[in-house]
Amino acid sequence: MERVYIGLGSNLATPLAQLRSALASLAALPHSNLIARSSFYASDPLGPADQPRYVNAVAALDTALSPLALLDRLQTIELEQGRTRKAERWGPRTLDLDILLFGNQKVDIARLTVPHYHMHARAFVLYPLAEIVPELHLPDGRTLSELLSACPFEGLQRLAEAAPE
Ligand code: A4P
Ligand code: MG
Repeated sequence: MERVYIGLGSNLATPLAQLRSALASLAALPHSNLIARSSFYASDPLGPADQPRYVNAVAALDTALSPLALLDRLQTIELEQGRTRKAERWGPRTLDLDILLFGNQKVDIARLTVPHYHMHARAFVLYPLAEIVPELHLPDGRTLSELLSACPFEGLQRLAEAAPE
């Protein structure tokens, strides 16, 4: 089993419901256990500004799936939740599931780059991740605290949750 961290994001079709549904699908993945999830956070879109605000979260999963098998599963969940891929980069989406970290592995192939290439400087990734695993070290030796100290919380809004699940 490897400990994997997955970034979840949505800014269409009731983002919070999209993330909850995706978490249920992650919990049902074969050869895997969902270990934890962060709070939900709202933020302004990074990239084109003419799109709704995002809701993001991070989940921790233990899995015996290979990195590519996991990517296939995540893309299936995205499609099940109505994701369409458009030409516009960083455009709006019902659901985005990114593999942030896959144990200590580095993967660099056409379909998959791990650690995720944008995770190091994104508040909506780093702060939820820190909720789950504050003492995290990245495969390159950097600590999550180091990355956080260079990445202001500003603009991120932690969402209160109505009731425990
Ligand atoms: N791919 C490569 N590495 C990975 C990985 N580690 N995890 C490939 C998942 N997929 C990976 O992804 C394009 C291709 O990346 C996939 O087919 C896969 O083979 P995509 O989801 O179709 O495209 P994308 O997400 O639009 O592109 P990209 O560059 O991954 O965008 P990001 O980095 O995901 O950013 N603003 C806020 N506030 N919150 C957000 O969540 N997200 C984005 C998208 C932009 N702005 C945002 C947010
Ligand atoms: Mg993506």
